[in-house]
Amino acid sequence: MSTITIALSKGRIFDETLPLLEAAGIVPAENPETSRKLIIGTNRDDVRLIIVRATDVPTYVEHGAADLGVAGKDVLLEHGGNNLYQPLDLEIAQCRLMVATRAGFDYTSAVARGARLRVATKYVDSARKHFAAKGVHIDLIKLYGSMELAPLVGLSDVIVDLVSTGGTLKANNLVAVEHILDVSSRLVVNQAAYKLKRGKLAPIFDAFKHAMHHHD
Ligand code: PRT
Ligand code: MG
Repeated sequence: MSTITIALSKGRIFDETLPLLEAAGIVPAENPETSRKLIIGTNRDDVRLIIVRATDVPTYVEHGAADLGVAGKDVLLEHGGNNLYQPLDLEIAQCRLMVATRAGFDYTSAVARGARLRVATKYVDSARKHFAAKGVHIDLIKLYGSMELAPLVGLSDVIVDLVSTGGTLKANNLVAVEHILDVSSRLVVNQAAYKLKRGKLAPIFDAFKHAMHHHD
């Protein structure tokens, strides 16, 4: 019997994938928020979940340690998404990748006069591409979290970060000044598994598609 391993991250991706899994008849045996287990069984003997960091999902799937996973477009762009099938935009965990600054910083003028910008972000590839396309010269400062702090303590002029409600920016007296791209989470599938486990995977993909809010 071939087993299906699904890589998910805790938090919003797990929460928003849960109804899709249920539609496919897959119910996790434990809640990863309260369990310390990294391998979680399901009601199906042939399906298990592994709990990994959001940024590690593409890596597990690419190497075949998981057959499928759910990852944000932000994560896939930074990872490169090489060797991964991306059959479905699940339209979950939606947000926007944006440029933000301190409320007092005149971004438009800084760009207009060709100033060199210090950009703090976890999304270095996406940021580099965005500013290169605008012809803006930047110094990139790689961070792993709490980007919102950087402009407040003078580490950077701007940040590139995800925004959903805008509450975090507002709470830190920051403003979004530019939209880079819309982000949602995608189903990613290992290429070999896609072919070899097609019989088991196809019904899961179909169930996901039908459970989405709107589908073709
Ligand atoms: O949190 P952790 O460091 O463990 O890992 P992670 O941030 O990589 O994972 P997680 O679960 O927070 O995010 C997983 C995926 O959810 C991301 O890759 C995105 O595709 C998606 N997503 C959707 C978001 C958000 N919305 C979001 N709002 N990821 C992060 N945020 C953060 C954002 O970085 C900012 O700090 O939430 C804050 C802003 O939220 P608002 O609502 O205040 O605007
Ligand atoms: Mg997070």
